[in-house]
Amino acid sequence: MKSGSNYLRKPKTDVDRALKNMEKSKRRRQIEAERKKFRRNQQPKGPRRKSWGVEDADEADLTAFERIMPRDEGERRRMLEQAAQARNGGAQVDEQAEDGAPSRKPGASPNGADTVVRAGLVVEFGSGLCRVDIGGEAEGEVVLCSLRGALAEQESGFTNPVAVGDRVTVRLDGAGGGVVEEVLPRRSLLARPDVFKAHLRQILVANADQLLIVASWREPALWLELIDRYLIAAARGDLPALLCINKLDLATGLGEVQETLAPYTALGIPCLLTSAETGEGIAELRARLQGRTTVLAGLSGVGKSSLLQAIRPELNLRTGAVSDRRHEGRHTTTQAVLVQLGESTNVVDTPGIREFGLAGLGRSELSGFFPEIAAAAEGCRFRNCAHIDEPQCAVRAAVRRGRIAQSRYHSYRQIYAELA
Ligand SMILES: Nc1nc2c(ncn2[C@@H]2O[C@H](COP(=O)(O)OP(=O)(O)OP(=O)(O)O)[C@@H](O)[C@H]2O)c(=O)[nH]1
Ligand SMILES: [Mg+2]
Ligand SMILES: [Zn+2]
Repeated sequence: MKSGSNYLRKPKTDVDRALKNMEKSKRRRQIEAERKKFRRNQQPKGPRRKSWGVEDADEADLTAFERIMPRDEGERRRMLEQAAQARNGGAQVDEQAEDGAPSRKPGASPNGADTVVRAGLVVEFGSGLCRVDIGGEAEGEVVLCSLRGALAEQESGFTNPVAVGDRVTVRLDGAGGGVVEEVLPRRSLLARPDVFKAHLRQILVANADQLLIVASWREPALWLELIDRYLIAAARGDLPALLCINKLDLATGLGEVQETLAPYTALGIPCLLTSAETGEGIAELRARLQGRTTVLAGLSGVGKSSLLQAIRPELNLRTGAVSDRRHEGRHTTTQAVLVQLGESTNVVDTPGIREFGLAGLGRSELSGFFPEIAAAAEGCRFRNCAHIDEPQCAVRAAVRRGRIAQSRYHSYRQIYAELA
């Protein structure tokens, strides 16, 4: 697991160092100002809702989609455990609550009345409120919850204290609502720099096991560079990635699709070919999702929601036709939503992201995310060859000979150009 500090480059000269210190104190002032603003806005509005849908896409140009365990996550876990032990007299999480069964805790609430604490799974988050599934698979009872004040105020480095996919404990209020008391330690974290507060990160999904990159063959046209960017983000977050090419019904033949995907199959990346329209490939997709928590990501309109709909027709997800450029009148996904397909099978449907920056990645690290380029680079004349215009570059020779796909090399160059 990489920590955020790995991405900071070391200062090289006194000027660099001075600039860095200036930046640091400026950042500290910014953070302090943000904290004050955050506290002021806390009551009664709660944290600002974070949607990362199409509306945000243009502002998200410079953001990265990456999973990094925050530096203070270890500390947070220890504090959580201690707090839980203090409350439960030794047990970290109430055994009954783990099962989803109610547990009585006389005197646990401030007014001394009996309260019911349940374990649950966050299926939606927004506006400082979340929906928590506190039932088993069969019941699926979803409760609208606010967050315990201390949770929202906690300095975690994230804009959202709770995210879709989080396991939480909820104190029910007896009137159909509840309060999220604690967020249980996260197994994994998919986050990206916050669009508006550069020093904070936004957690997209907690506890995910894999990233399903969904693209469509046509409408919108297959965009390989975006796939390559998602693959890098997945690798940086130690998240296994799968490719799913949807709208296969719009392809004239399977051959052209397979040819396009050859560079990925060669790298051992599973490539699923589907059509939500005809049902082709849906059974295999279902099998790939089985027993895991999968995040679906891809351009708007590629059919993420439609695919989930095809897997479970009763879901009733929002899907929309690709229409005008301004996206008016479209019924697309606007917020990450966790859908439980089975006991341990969860899928997180996310809104389409148009742009995908890779902030923090160093130029020299880039080829490491293109295994075929890294392999060919062994033969370059210069050890530090960037494979752009150096003489006797084995990578460019491999591209010329067709051993490295043009499209992959093109992505490499495009991303290289935007990295510092
Ligand atoms: N021909 C064809 N159309 C499809 C297929 N899958 C989805 N569509 C259509 O594509 C459009 C967009 O589908 P959505 O499922 O809303 O796409 P999405 O990826 O969820 O989009 P966002 O929520 O905006 O990110 C809808 O009109 C679907 O009917 C497919 O396999 N073939
Ligand atoms: Mg959708
Ligand atoms: Zn080279």
